[in-house]
Amino acid sequence: QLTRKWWKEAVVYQIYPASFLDSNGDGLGDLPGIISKLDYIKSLGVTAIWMSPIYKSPQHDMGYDVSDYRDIHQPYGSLSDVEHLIQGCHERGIKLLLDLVVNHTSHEHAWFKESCQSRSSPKRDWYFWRDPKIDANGVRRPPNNWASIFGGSAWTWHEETGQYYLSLFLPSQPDLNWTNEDMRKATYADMEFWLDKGVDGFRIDSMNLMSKHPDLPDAPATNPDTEFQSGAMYFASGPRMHEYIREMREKVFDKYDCMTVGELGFTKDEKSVSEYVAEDRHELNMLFTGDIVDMDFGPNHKYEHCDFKLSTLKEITSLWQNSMPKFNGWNTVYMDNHDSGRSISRYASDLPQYREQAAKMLAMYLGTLSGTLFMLQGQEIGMANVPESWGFEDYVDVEGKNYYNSVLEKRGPGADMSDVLREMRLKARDNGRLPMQWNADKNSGFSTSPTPWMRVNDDYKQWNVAAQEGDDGSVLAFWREMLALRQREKDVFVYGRFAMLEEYKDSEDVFVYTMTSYDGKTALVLLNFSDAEHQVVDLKCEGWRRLLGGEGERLSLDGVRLKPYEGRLYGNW
Ligand code: TEU
Repeated sequence: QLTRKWWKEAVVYQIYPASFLDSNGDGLGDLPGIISKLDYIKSLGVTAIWMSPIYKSPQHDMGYDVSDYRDIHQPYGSLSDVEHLIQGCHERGIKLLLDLVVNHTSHEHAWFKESCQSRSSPKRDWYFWRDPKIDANGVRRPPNNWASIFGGSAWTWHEETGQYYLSLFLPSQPDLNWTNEDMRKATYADMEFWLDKGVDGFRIDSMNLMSKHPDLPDAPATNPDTEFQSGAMYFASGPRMHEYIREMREKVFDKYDCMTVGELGFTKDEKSVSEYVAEDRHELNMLFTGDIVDMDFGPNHKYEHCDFKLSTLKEITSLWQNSMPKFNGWNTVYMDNHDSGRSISRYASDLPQYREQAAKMLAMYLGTLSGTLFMLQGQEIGMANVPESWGFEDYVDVEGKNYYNSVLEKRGPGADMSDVLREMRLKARDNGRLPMQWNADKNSGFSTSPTPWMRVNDDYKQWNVAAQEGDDGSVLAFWREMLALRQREKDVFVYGRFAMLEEYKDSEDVFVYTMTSYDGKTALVLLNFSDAEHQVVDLKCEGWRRLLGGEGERLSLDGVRLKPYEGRLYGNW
């Protein structure tokens, strides 16, 4: 049974505000810059925008450290700019989603400042405060051995009140204590503030970290190289997680026609995922399961080397494509966001001879699957990772820099760090945050400032929007065609049933699957993830019509010869 919803059919374009378009030449993207590009965004076939945080913030983690949920980071613009943005989106039939960062606040948020005042502060319990441990030598130690996701201990000592507070990310991002009901109410009021302004929903940051094991127990020492250990089994998807989401839904979301997408870290199994999104549980509309972006993360750390294998992508794709209909849930389709490298550079190829083909092939993968489609700014023109020539000084993101420095500290000054830089070139968050490449002008047309906040990718003269506009063979034109086809044939793609072709199941080079609508329309998707040509035979689809990619009108008995990184799409109707 198909329940059609606008949020299921949405194509969501993620904007990273700092890097989209700088309208006033201060080197940082801004809200007026976004407003000036709404017609461009609309022209892609996008129906919604998710904007990374724009709230007031000291920017220790690019706005994922909010100091006032009802105010705007001044260099981005003002509240009235957001109102204009909402209006501009709605006039064009585009929905606007904000990033809801409520697992933690900034240390500069008024709540935290009050919480710091004394142990008896009325807001003390809004965060996690704990007494130190004293070891055998009488030395003060953190309350448990958890590592921060950004390195070091997850606990920060507060001299004035003689306790530690918990921060799973930076020390300037103290975790909110969701067991405190007053804190939850205050957060719900902030959510309503935005929904009342007309915002259409939220991407919920670090969603499943909001409920932690009540005892905050020590994590098992699985990594012998570090003193601090991943406590994810105790801080992710804790015992009250579903209660909080249901409460949020009852008290806030159900009053609006809004969309919710939760960021799900660390939790990957089918049953746990289903509990968030099965329709009859009335929790979230959909999730970003992290498995798609973690495919090439190392066993102990993101920046350890791990080769990407197409079979992993196939497993993850099949798992969610097949399981969502089983429990009447819904999921996202995505590969890129602001937290990692670009999919083209990690899972396909950004070498000059393959790049255009690879960008189109990945667009076909995303554009044909069932779920709500999310794309990252610049993906529509095949933007890629930074080049290997970038040095450590060119990277600006705190996560990668912290990692690099921690390794350097272990190895000692002057050590060879080329292996770490190679991994950063693949996976550093900077890659997903590169300034948008609009044209071949200075700073890719992103900013007129002599010193933009972040270095522009070296390839912008060839790879930019202006160069692709008006070129029917461009990556940009391909995305537009793909999205138009997806909208026209929603029952095949958005709501269709996925089936992988058994014959090619174990191939590490080609991915072949079909999508079928409830009324029998079937599309055949052929994707070559390798730099070799592949003849795909025995398709039993003779005479099917070409929908997108490749040449030749109909499928012949000989099957299809795929060029390196080529994607082809055929239909039986
Ligand atoms: O990310 C949550 C998260 O777990 C990430 O740290 C992720 O594991 C990592 O970036 C992979 O490299 C969210 C935001 O998307 C991220 O930008 C923020 O830094 C983080 O929360 C803290 O708010």
